[in-house]
Amino acid sequence: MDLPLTLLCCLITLLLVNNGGIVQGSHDVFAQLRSVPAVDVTQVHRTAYHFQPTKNWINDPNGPMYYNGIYHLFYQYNPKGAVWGNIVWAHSVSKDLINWAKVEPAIYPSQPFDKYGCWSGSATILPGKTPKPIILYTGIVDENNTQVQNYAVPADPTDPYLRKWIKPNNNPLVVADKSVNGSSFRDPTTGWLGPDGNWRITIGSRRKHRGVSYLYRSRDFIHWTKGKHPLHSTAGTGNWECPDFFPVSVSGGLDTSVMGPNVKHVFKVSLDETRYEYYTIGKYYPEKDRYIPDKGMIDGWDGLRYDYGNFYASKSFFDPKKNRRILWGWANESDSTEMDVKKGWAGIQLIPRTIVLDPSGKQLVQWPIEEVETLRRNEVQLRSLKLAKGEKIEITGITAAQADVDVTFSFNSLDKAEPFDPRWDKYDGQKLCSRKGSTVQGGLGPFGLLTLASHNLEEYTPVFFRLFKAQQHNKHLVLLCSDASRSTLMDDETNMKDGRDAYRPSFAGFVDVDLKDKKLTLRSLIDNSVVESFGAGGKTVITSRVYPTLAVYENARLYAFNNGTETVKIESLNAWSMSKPLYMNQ
Ligand code: DQQ
Repeated sequence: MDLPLTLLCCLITLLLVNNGGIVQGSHDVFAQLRSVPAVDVTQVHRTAYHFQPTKNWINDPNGPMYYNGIYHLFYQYNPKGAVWGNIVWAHSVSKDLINWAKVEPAIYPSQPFDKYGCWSGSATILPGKTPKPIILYTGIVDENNTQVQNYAVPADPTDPYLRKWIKPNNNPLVVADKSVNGSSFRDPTTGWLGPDGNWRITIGSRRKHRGVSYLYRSRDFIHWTKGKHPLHSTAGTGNWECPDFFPVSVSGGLDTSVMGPNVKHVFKVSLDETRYEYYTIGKYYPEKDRYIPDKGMIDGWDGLRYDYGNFYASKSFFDPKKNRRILWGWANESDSTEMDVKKGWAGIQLIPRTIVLDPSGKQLVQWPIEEVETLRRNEVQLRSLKLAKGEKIEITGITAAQADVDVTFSFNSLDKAEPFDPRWDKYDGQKLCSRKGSTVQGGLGPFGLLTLASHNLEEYTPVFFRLFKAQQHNKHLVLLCSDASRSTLMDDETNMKDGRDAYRPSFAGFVDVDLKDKKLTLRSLIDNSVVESFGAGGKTVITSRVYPTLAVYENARLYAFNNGTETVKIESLNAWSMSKPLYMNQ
């Protein structure tokens, strides 16, 4: 990237502010650091079973697909350092989504249509006698950050690993017309085929402060025409990155082109300004190429999120091997850039999740892919164990820094749920969680897990439920928190997020769950510097990145706790040590 573009990016970054004044997961440009080689790669805090290259910066997952028996994951990667810059499409292949082998980068800047950058995009498998994959990605063509959409195809589709990719000379395929903001025009989706035999894709953009996802149609996947109107747009949401659009059903995953009576559609965007994502569920009208969110969906900042924590630029794909839709998301570091440079690496891909439609039709449900269970070792179990007010119990016999824990809590009554103050914002769980952390005694809750805890609890990341009773409708509200505020003893300065405050948020999301059986489940995947938690079977999911100093390796501990006045019972708890995959991108 040349200087004017660097300055432009810095300016954009400076202009980004979110609710709390903190931007996470941003692509801040550190011109002088973007090519500092990772000499000494620090192991502590590296994950063991999450997707990571051996060193350097990664961001968005790109073009995930299953082709000829192999899973492919491409991702935004800086081969020269641990900050964003020099981005190429790195490429890894796998047979099981757990063990990964890296192959050479698939796409890197080399042509006039991508000389200044090869940014995010998607893969589509074109059907036919011999189905063929094709990648669409965003190329940056000049110092003004002008964005176009290009394609790449495998040089040899019979190579099982698709190691070499060609960018044909008829690129770019899509250029912004005058009505489109050419420097906010990126991240083409996987294509879907309409009943008229035309392919569609959608591309993220903005018109002033309105988030826009443009629609393009093509007969042959090469010649694209812009639709008369966008697939979707929403006022006041700022630039839309990495849109994703796909069909869902209650029973399983669907290929991206499937439409029909029992099918709903999901539209997801990554909000450039706040660096979090939201999705809506709705109806797709292919004749008009309109997407209309269902009644009651919040189409904006307060919308549903895949993950209420550190999760961005996600992308889903249909896995025909197991008939499921799989979601990949990127989690950036939440420590400082200086720390990242020192560590020699930054960013991980989270454990892929299957996504299905909840039977209510009102939200998605996510669950870690079943393959991750092959890494489970040394199972420990607890059954029918009461936790009275202030009690906690240590879960021993596993490596707590690298674990999978699945627990079902039950309680006898909802009577002690705290009143929900109508002045509180029911969309801002995070604020409520930072006010009412795991140590603030409640009625029903807080109860849950203390993950990555040190012996004397100098450090810990609690993941817990707290229940409230809304006076108005006599309705209960369940809040799930993943609170990083006490996760490390590292001083604030070391842990500062790029000159801003230390970034240790009390991430939280409400859980829309039926409490009839008075039970709540929680599963956490713990991996040295990441805790991914799935509340109520995956109805609400939160990821935290944390950097303990004492609770590392064999010194980390795991507890179940209750700080509410109502006794809760651990109906069942199963926990495992998680082993390292045999191959991780060596
Ligand atoms: N990251 C890519 C862009 C995308 C952003 C650049 C989202 O294509 O909009 O690395 O994180």
